[in-house]
Amino acid sequence: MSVLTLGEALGVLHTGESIAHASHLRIGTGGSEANVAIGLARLGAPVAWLGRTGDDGLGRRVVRELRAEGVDVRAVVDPAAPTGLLLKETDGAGRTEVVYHRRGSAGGRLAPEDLAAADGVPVEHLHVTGITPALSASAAATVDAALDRWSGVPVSFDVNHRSRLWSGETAAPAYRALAARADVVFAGFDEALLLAPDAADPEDAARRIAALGPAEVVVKLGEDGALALVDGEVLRMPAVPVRVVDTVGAGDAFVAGWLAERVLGRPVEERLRTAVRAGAAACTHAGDWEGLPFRRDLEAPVALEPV
Ligand code: CKP
Ligand code: MG
Repeated sequence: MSVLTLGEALGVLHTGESIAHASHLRIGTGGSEANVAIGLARLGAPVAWLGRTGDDGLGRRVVRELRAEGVDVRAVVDPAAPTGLLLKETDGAGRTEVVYHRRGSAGGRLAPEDLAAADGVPVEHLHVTGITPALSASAAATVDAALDRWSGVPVSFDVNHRSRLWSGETAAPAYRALAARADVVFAGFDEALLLAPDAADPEDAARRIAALGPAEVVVKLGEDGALALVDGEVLRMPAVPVRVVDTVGAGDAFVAGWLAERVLGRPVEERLRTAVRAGAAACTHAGDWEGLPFRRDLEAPVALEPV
Protein backbone atom coordinates (compact mmCIF):
# COMPACT_ATOMS: atom_id res chain seq x y z
CA MET A 1 0.00 0.00 0.00
CA SER A 2 1.32 3.38 -0.94
CA VAL A 3 0.73 7.10 -0.86
CA LEU A 4 0.46 8.61 -4.35
CA THR A 5 1.32 12.25 -4.88
CA LEU A 6 1.30 14.13 -8.16
CA GLY A 7 2.62 17.47 -9.29
CA GLU A 8 5.51 19.30 -10.91
CA ALA A 9 9.09 18.57 -9.88
CA LEU A 10 11.56 21.30 -10.76
CA GLY A 11 15.25 21.98 -10.96
CA VAL A 12 16.37 24.44 -8.28
CA LEU A 13 19.29 26.83 -8.60
CA HIS A 14 20.12 28.51 -5.33
CA THR A 15 22.61 30.81 -3.74
CA GLY A 16 23.11 31.97 -0.18
CA GLU A 17 23.36 35.57 -1.36
CA SER A 18 21.76 37.97 -3.80
CA ILE A 19 21.66 36.45 -7.27
CA ALA A 20 22.51 39.85 -8.73
CA HIS A 21 26.07 39.45 -7.44
CA ALA A 22 26.55 35.72 -6.89
CA SER A 23 29.19 34.03 -9.03
CA HIS A 24 28.18 30.47 -8.14
CA LEU A 25 24.87 28.67 -8.03
CA ARG A 26 24.15 25.35 -6.36
CA ILE A 27 21.95 22.96 -8.25
CA GLY A 28 19.23 20.87 -6.69
CA THR A 29 15.64 19.82 -7.22
CA GLY A 30 12.30 20.70 -5.70
CA GLY A 31 8.58 20.74 -6.26
CA SER A 32 6.21 20.47 -3.34
CA GLU A 33 4.73 17.05 -4.07
CA ALA A 34 8.14 15.56 -4.84
CA ASN A 35 9.47 17.00 -1.57
CA VAL A 36 6.55 15.44 0.31
CA ALA A 37 7.27 12.10 -1.38
CA ILE A 38 10.88 12.16 -0.21
CA GLY A 39 9.77 13.11 3.30
CA LEU A 40 7.37 10.18 3.41
CA ALA A 41 9.97 7.74 2.12
CA ARG A 42 12.50 8.90 4.71
CA LEU A 43 9.94 8.35 7.48
CA GLY A 44 9.20 4.83 6.30
CA ALA A 45 5.91 5.33 4.44
CA PRO A 46 5.79 3.75 0.96
CA VAL A 47 5.16 6.46 -1.63
CA ALA A 48 4.91 7.02 -5.38
CA TRP A 49 5.25 10.34 -7.23
CA LEU A 50 3.69 11.00 -10.61
CA GLY A 51 4.53 13.94 -12.87
CA ARG A 52 5.85 15.05 -16.25
CA THR A 53 9.49 15.84 -16.78
CA GLY A 54 11.33 17.13 -19.83
CA ASP A 55 13.63 14.89 -21.84
CA ASP A 56 16.63 16.75 -20.43
CA GLY A 57 19.30 16.66 -17.77
CA LEU A 58 17.13 18.33 -15.14
CA GLY A 59 14.37 15.83 -15.71
CA ARG A 60 16.79 12.94 -15.38
CA ARG A 61 18.18 14.51 -12.22
CA VAL A 62 14.70 14.83 -10.68
CA VAL A 63 13.95 11.18 -11.44
CA ARG A 64 17.33 9.96 -10.18
CA GLU A 65 17.11 11.89 -6.90
CA LEU A 66 13.57 10.76 -6.17
CA ARG A 67 14.51 7.14 -6.92
CA ALA A 68 17.61 7.39 -4.78
CA GLU A 69 15.41 8.55 -1.91
CA GLY A 70 13.21 5.48 -2.22
CA VAL A 71 10.26 7.01 -4.08
CA ASP A 72 8.44 4.90 -6.69
CA VAL A 73 8.81 7.31 -9.62
CA ARG A 74 6.04 7.35 -12.22
CA ALA A 75 7.43 9.99 -14.56
CA VAL A 76 5.96 10.74 -17.97
CA VAL A 77 8.75 12.10 -20.19
CA ASP A 78 7.57 14.94 -22.43
CA PRO A 79 9.93 15.45 -25.39
CA ALA A 80 8.26 18.73 -26.35
CA ALA A 81 8.90 20.83 -23.21
CA PRO A 82 11.73 21.43 -20.73
CA THR A 83 11.76 20.56 -17.05
CA GLY A 84 10.84 23.70 -15.09
CA LEU A 85 13.31 25.60 -12.98
CA LEU A 86 13.26 27.87 -9.99
CA LEU A 87 15.89 30.32 -8.87
CA LYS A 88 16.22 30.83 -5.16
CA GLU A 89 18.28 33.50 -3.48
CA THR A 90 18.62 33.61 0.27
CA ASP A 91 19.95 36.40 2.44
CA GLY A 92 21.93 35.84 5.61
CA ALA A 93 18.78 36.03 7.74
CA GLY A 94 17.11 33.10 5.97
CA ARG A 95 14.80 35.29 3.90
CA THR A 96 14.32 33.66 0.54
CA GLU A 97 13.18 35.01 -2.79
CA VAL A 98 11.96 32.56 -5.42
CA VAL A 99 11.71 33.22 -9.17
CA TYR A 100 10.05 30.63 -11.42
CA HIS A 101 11.10 29.65 -14.92
CA ARG A 102 8.29 27.17 -15.41
CA ARG A 103 5.89 28.67 -17.96
CA GLY A 104 5.32 26.06 -20.69
CA SER A 105 7.34 23.49 -18.73
CA ALA A 106 6.77 19.75 -19.00
CA GLY A 107 5.44 19.56 -15.44
CA GLY A 108 2.73 22.09 -16.20
CA ARG A 109 1.59 20.05 -19.23
CA LEU A 110 0.45 17.23 -16.94
CA ALA A 111 -2.72 15.74 -18.43
CA PRO A 112 -5.37 13.27 -17.23
CA GLU A 113 -4.06 10.47 -19.49
CA ASP A 114 -0.74 10.64 -17.59
CA LEU A 115 -2.47 9.02 -14.61
CA ALA A 116 -2.10 5.68 -16.42
CA ALA A 117 1.56 5.85 -15.36
CA ALA A 118 0.36 5.00 -11.84
CA ASP A 119 -1.09 1.66 -12.98
CA GLY A 120 -0.01 -1.01 -10.55
CA VAL A 121 0.58 1.38 -7.64
CA PRO A 122 -1.49 0.09 -4.69
CA VAL A 123 -2.76 3.56 -3.79
CA GLU A 124 -3.99 3.88 -0.20
CA HIS A 125 -3.80 7.69 0.05
CA LEU A 126 -3.73 10.50 -2.52
CA HIS A 127 -1.91 13.80 -1.83
CA VAL A 128 -2.40 16.92 -3.96
CA THR A 129 -1.57 20.61 -3.61
CA GLY A 130 -2.98 23.91 -4.83
CA ILE A 131 0.10 24.42 -7.01
CA THR A 132 -0.91 21.86 -9.66
CA PRO A 133 -4.28 23.43 -10.59
CA ALA A 134 -2.49 26.78 -10.94
CA LEU A 135 -0.17 25.46 -13.65
CA SER A 136 -2.59 24.91 -16.55
CA ALA A 137 -6.12 23.78 -17.37
CA SER A 138 -4.86 20.27 -18.14
CA ALA A 139 -2.92 20.06 -14.87
CA ALA A 140 -6.05 21.20 -13.00
CA ALA A 141 -8.09 18.58 -14.86
CA THR A 142 -5.53 15.95 -13.87
CA VAL A 143 -6.02 16.71 -10.18
CA ASP A 144 -9.78 16.28 -10.60
CA ALA A 145 -9.28 13.10 -12.62
CA ALA A 146 -7.02 11.69 -9.89
CA LEU A 147 -9.67 12.43 -7.26
CA ASP A 148 -12.21 10.58 -9.41
CA ARG A 149 -9.92 7.68 -10.22
CA TRP A 150 -8.97 7.03 -6.58
CA SER A 151 -12.27 8.19 -5.12
CA GLY A 152 -12.30 5.50 -2.42
CA VAL A 153 -9.01 6.47 -0.74
CA PRO A 154 -8.30 9.26 1.77
CA VAL A 155 -7.18 12.50 0.14
CA SER A 156 -4.96 15.21 1.55
CA PHE A 157 -4.80 18.72 0.11
CA ASP A 158 -2.08 21.25 0.93
CA VAL A 159 -3.33 24.69 -0.15
CA ASN A 160 0.23 25.89 -0.98
CA HIS A 161 -0.97 29.18 -2.41
CA ARG A 162 1.51 30.63 -4.91
CA SER A 163 0.70 34.27 -5.63
CA ARG A 164 3.23 34.23 -8.50
CA LEU A 165 1.09 31.64 -10.28
CA TRP A 166 -2.41 32.99 -9.62
CA SER A 167 -4.21 35.51 -7.44
CA GLY A 168 -5.91 34.55 -4.21
CA GLU A 169 -9.18 35.69 -5.70
CA THR A 170 -8.89 33.36 -8.70
CA ALA A 171 -7.55 30.48 -6.62
CA ALA A 172 -10.01 30.55 -3.72
CA PRO A 173 -12.94 28.77 -5.46
CA ALA A 174 -10.57 26.03 -6.68
CA TYR A 175 -9.16 25.63 -3.17
CA ARG A 176 -12.65 25.40 -1.66
CA ALA A 177 -13.64 22.73 -4.19
CA LEU A 178 -10.53 20.68 -3.39
CA ALA A 179 -10.99 21.10 0.37
CA ALA A 180 -14.54 19.80 0.02
CA ARG A 181 -13.21 16.59 -1.59
CA ALA A 182 -10.36 16.12 0.90
CA ASP A 183 -10.12 14.25 4.19
CA VAL A 184 -7.11 16.28 5.36
CA VAL A 185 -6.44 19.96 4.58
CA PHE A 186 -3.13 21.69 5.34
CA ALA A 187 -2.88 25.48 5.27
CA GLY A 188 -0.91 28.37 6.68
CA PHE A 189 -3.16 30.93 8.39
CA ASP A 190 -3.00 33.26 5.35
CA GLU A 191 -3.97 30.34 3.14
CA ALA A 192 -6.73 29.32 5.54
CA LEU A 193 -8.18 32.82 5.11
CA LEU A 194 -8.55 32.18 1.37
CA LEU A 195 -10.84 29.29 2.29
CA ALA A 196 -12.50 30.98 5.24
CA PRO A 197 -12.21 34.77 4.76
CA ASP A 198 -14.28 35.64 7.84
CA ALA A 199 -12.23 33.56 10.27
CA ALA A 200 -11.18 35.43 13.40
CA ASP A 201 -8.20 33.23 14.31
CA PRO A 202 -6.55 29.92 13.29
CA GLU A 203 -8.94 27.76 15.32
CA ASP A 204 -11.96 29.51 13.87
CA ALA A 205 -10.44 29.11 10.39
CA ALA A 206 -9.92 25.39 10.98
CA ARG A 207 -13.53 24.95 12.11
CA ARG A 208 -14.84 26.82 9.07
CA ILE A 209 -12.69 24.72 6.73
CA ALA A 210 -13.82 21.53 8.47
CA ALA A 211 -17.39 22.63 7.74
CA LEU A 212 -16.53 22.27 4.03
CA GLY A 213 -15.95 18.54 4.57
CA PRO A 214 -12.49 17.45 5.77
CA ALA A 215 -12.32 15.67 9.12
CA GLU A 216 -8.72 16.86 9.63
CA VAL A 217 -7.62 20.47 9.23
CA VAL A 218 -4.06 21.36 10.10
CA VAL A 219 -3.03 25.01 10.29
CA LYS A 220 0.70 25.68 10.12
CA LEU A 221 1.66 28.72 12.16
CA GLY A 222 5.42 28.95 11.53
CA GLU A 223 7.21 30.17 14.66
CA ASP A 224 3.97 29.70 16.61
CA GLY A 225 3.84 25.98 15.88
CA ALA A 226 0.68 24.40 14.54
CA LEU A 227 -2.92 23.66 15.30
CA ALA A 228 -4.82 20.54 14.30
CA LEU A 229 -8.57 20.08 14.32
CA VAL A 230 -9.42 16.38 14.03
CA ASP A 231 -13.02 15.20 14.36
CA GLY A 232 -13.87 18.42 16.19
CA GLU A 233 -10.99 18.18 18.73
CA VAL A 234 -8.27 20.85 18.73
CA LEU A 235 -4.64 20.09 19.41
CA ARG A 236 -1.82 22.64 19.46
CA MET A 237 1.92 22.08 19.27
CA PRO A 238 4.63 24.72 19.80
CA ALA A 239 7.36 25.11 17.17
CA VAL A 240 10.84 23.64 17.63
CA PRO A 241 13.25 26.58 17.52
CA VAL A 242 16.12 26.03 15.09
CA ARG A 243 18.75 28.04 13.27
CA VAL A 244 16.90 28.91 10.07
CA VAL A 245 18.88 28.63 6.85
CA ASP A 246 15.95 28.47 4.41
CA THR A 247 12.24 28.01 5.08
CA VAL A 248 11.38 26.82 1.54
CA GLY A 249 10.30 23.20 1.83
CA ALA A 250 9.37 23.45 5.53
CA GLY A 251 5.67 23.22 4.73
CA ASP A 252 6.24 20.09 2.65
CA ALA A 253 8.28 18.55 5.45
CA PHE A 254 5.45 19.28 7.88
CA VAL A 255 2.93 17.64 5.55
CA ALA A 256 5.19 14.60 5.08
CA GLY A 257 5.52 14.26 8.85
CA TRP A 258 1.76 14.33 9.40
CA LEU A 259 0.98 11.99 6.52
CA ALA A 260 3.70 9.46 7.38
CA GLU A 261 2.27 9.01 10.86
CA ARG A 262 -1.28 9.01 9.52
CA VAL A 263 -0.73 6.22 6.99
CA LEU A 264 1.24 4.25 9.57
CA GLY A 265 -1.82 4.45 11.84
CA ARG A 266 -0.29 6.65 14.54
CA PRO A 267 -2.42 8.88 16.81
CA VAL A 268 -3.11 12.56 16.16
CA GLU A 269 -0.63 13.86 18.72
CA GLU A 270 2.18 11.86 17.12
CA ARG A 271 1.22 13.13 13.66
CA LEU A 272 1.43 16.71 14.86
CA ARG A 273 4.68 16.20 16.77
CA THR A 274 6.41 14.57 13.79
CA ALA A 275 5.04 17.27 11.46
CA VAL A 276 6.37 20.11 13.60
CA ARG A 277 9.77 18.47 14.03
CA ALA A 278 10.07 17.66 10.32
CA GLY A 279 9.19 21.26 9.43
CA ALA A 280 11.88 22.53 11.80
CA ALA A 281 14.49 20.12 10.43
CA ALA A 282 13.81 21.25 6.86
CA CYS A 283 14.57 24.87 7.81
CA THR A 284 18.16 23.98 8.70
CA HIS A 285 19.13 23.17 5.08
CA ALA A 286 19.46 25.35 2.00
CA GLY A 287 17.97 22.70 -0.30
CA ASP A 288 14.21 22.24 -0.65
CA TRP A 289 14.19 18.65 0.67
CA GLU A 290 17.69 17.71 1.81
CA GLY A 291 16.92 18.59 5.44
CA LEU A 292 13.95 16.20 5.63
CA PRO A 293 14.40 13.94 8.64
CA PHE A 294 14.80 10.19 8.85
CA ARG A 295 13.22 8.39 11.83
CA ARG A 296 16.48 8.47 13.75
CA ASP A 297 16.63 12.27 13.39
CA LEU A 298 13.25 12.58 15.09
CA GLU A 299 14.49 10.45 17.96
CA ALA A 300 17.71 12.46 18.35
CA PRO A 301 16.60 15.85 19.70
CA VAL A 302 20.19 17.08 19.62
CA ALA A 303 19.86 17.54 15.85
CA LEU A 304 17.16 20.12 16.50
CA GLU A 305 18.72 21.84 19.53
CA PRO A 306 17.38 25.34 20.10
CA VAL A 307 19.88 28.06 19.21
O1 CKP B 1 5.49 25.23 0.92
P1 CKP B 1 6.91 24.81 0.79
O2 CKP B 1 7.90 25.89 1.10
O3 CKP B 1 7.21 23.58 1.58
O4 CKP B 1 7.06 24.40 -0.74
C1 CKP B 1 8.28 24.44 -1.42
C2 CKP B 1 8.14 23.99 -2.85
O5 CKP B 1 6.91 23.42 -5.41
C3 CKP B 1 9.41 24.24 -3.65
O6 CKP B 1 10.21 23.08 -3.74
C4 CKP B 1 8.91 24.75 -4.97
O7 CKP B 1 9.45 24.05 -6.05
C5 CKP B 1 7.38 24.65 -4.91
O8 CKP B 1 7.11 24.70 -3.52
C6 CKP B 1 6.72 25.77 -5.71
O9 CKP B 1 6.21 25.47 -6.80
O10 CKP B 1 6.74 26.91 -5.24
MG1 MG C 1 3.73 24.99 1.62
